[in-house]
Amino acid sequence: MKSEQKSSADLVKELLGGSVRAAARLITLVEQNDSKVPEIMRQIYPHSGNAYVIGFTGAPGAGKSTLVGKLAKLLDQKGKKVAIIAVDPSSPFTGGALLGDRIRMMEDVGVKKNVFIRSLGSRGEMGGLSEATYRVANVLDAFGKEYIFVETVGTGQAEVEVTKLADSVVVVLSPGMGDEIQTLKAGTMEIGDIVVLNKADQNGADAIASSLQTALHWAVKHDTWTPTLVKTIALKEEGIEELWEKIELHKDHLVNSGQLRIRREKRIRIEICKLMKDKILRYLNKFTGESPVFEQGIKEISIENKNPCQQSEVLLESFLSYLKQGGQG
Ligand SMILES: Nc1nc2c(ncn2[C@@H]2O[C@H](COP(=O)(O)OP(=O)(O)O)[C@@H](O)[C@H]2O)c(=O)[nH]1
Ligand SMILES: [Mg+2]
Repeated sequence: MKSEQKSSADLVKELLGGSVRAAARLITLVEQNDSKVPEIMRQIYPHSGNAYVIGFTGAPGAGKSTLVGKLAKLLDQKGKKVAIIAVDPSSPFTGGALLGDRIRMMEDVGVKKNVFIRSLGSRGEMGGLSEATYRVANVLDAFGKEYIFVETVGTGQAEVEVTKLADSVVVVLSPGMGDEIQTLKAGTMEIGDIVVLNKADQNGADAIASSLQTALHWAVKHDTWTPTLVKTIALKEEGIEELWEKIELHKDHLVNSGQLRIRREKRIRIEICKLMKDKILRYLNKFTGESPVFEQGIKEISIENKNPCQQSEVLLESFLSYLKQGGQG
């Protein structure tokens, strides 16, 4: 039977049984916001909540993909189950994501069988992480992945969005950025739990590292956590083990201080509000499209010159009773 014809229940069953094909298929459905998504999520939720999500953000070319690939390789060697989601800037016309990053990460990781890699288009939604990324992470979580890496290009909104999605945020910088690093520093301190200075093999790396170190020293603490700096040469796999130690320290800190639960509740709050808004909007569209009361209200404004503000209050009351009657009123 073709996977397209399988019910979502079958796909979820196969996902839980470890089928990579089912995972890929479910992620596609979720990314396309298929009509089956609510049903899929309902079946998946009871099996999620175990994965630890790590966001990697920073300017293009800083070495995020290389770093993420090497870290995934390290964790794979340690017997951990890892998945990578690369959120690439995509054209609003094609919705396509850059293929190059994905291929490079696969080559870097070398262990294609164990590390699940998926590229997602950001779909231009506020220029950042799409709603779908949250759900893709849920699918991978239910799939049994212990660590999910999310790579996003550090451009304003995407950076802020990644902090909502990730448990730990790693900001990746490189010496090549020159003066830009000065401007980056301020924002970096606010979002990075761990700051990586990659390309430590390049000129000027040491000077930048010490100025970053000073800046971090004065940085605002994140709930008693002081962001730490790690120097890496991702290309040569140097500093990767140390980066992993720092991530684990941060994870322990979040768990022991109760912050992990608080961060996750924030995430749930955002998701629930979004779902509720979507639902209210659907009902509102239905109401304005089909309710004779609404039509009457419009006519009263246009013909009888009734005050639109007042009228909207009256119509809102009608909408609320329409809702109470299950959208049948
Ligand atoms: N010299 C040097 N180059 C690196 C290092 N890490 C990555 N690169 C190179 O930097 C370029 C950009 O890397 P990439 O991982 O695609 O960056 P991304 O855009 O942040 O994902 C590539 O040519 C990498 O090979 C490093 O530690 N040192
Ligand atoms: Mg990249």
